[in-house]
Amino acid sequence: MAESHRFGFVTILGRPNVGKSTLINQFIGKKISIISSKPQTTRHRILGIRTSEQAQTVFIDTPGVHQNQKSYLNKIINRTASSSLEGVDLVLFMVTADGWREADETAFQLVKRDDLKVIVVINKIDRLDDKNKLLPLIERISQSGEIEAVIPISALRRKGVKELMGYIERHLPEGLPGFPKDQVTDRSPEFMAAELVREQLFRRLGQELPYVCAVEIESFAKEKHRLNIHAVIWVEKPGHKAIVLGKNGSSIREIGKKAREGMIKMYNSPVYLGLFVKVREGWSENPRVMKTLGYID
Ligand SMILES: Nc1nc2c(ncn2[C@@H]2O[C@H](COP(=O)(O)OP(=O)(O)OP(=O)(O)O)[C@@H](O)[C@H]2O)c(=O)[nH]1
Ligand SMILES: [Mg+2]
Repeated sequence: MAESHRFGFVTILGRPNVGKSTLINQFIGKKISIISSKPQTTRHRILGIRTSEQAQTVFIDTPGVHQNQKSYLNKIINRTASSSLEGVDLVLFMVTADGWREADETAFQLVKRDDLKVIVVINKIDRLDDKNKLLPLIERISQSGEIEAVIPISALRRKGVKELMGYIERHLPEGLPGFPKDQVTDRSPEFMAAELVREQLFRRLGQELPYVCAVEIESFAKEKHRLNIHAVIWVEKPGHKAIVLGKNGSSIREIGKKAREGMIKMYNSPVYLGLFVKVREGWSENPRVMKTLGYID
């Protein structure tokens, strides 16, 4: 191994929905974090590990930092995001090309610290009709505080992603890899299965419902050549259950079908997926339940 091998941790942080998980998946070249067009899709801290010839970069995907701190779940989620900044070598603070909003400012307060090296990544530049509009934004960002660099990209269209990756690797400290070179995440196959179900809830249910749903894997077992997975979708009220099931079970069937397709791809194996919808009132306000569901360590 070359002497100048680099190793380090990079946290991706920003308000919800800016494209943090899309970028981490592009860096790793695999789906390790779920994506939807709704804010607050990511709820956990997830590591994505990228190993190249010259460096190993450990990315930390975080839940979007949001302003509404009223609910217990929201508080836990913000705590997860800010605790992911401890001891990291670089922070990618992500905003979008349509401008610096109040929500960006709130999230930015978390990274304004002397001990953090911050790169501002402007995502979704594919949406800009006129690239000249970027200049005032870059200027605005440069005035926000101590920033190492401002880098515009499109995570979705892979524009600028390779250049950003190169920049990151060059700015990591020297060090040997901390993880086996074929490891891409710290999360278990069971966790990924629950996430793939949650992704479909976010994609297929209306505006409010995904936020009162949680997914728990009851069993995950290999039987001959097939993976048998049983999952429970927890909701807060009987009315929610009826919506998740849909007319004659049409909604849950579609959720199961799409989640199963994702699992087949992820595990490269045939999958049986059994889904159950259960009501547990107030799960998101109950610390013990939150612990069981993996929101608190
Ligand atoms: N047009 C465009 N859309 C993008 C780009 N990157 C991500 N998106 C979309 O933006 C939405 C949010 O993406 P995510 O990756 O889930 O965003 P996130 O920041 O992880 O969101 P939270 O986990 O909710 O905080 C999805 O619909 C993505 O397809 C991009 O470069 N261009
Ligand atoms: Mg995300």
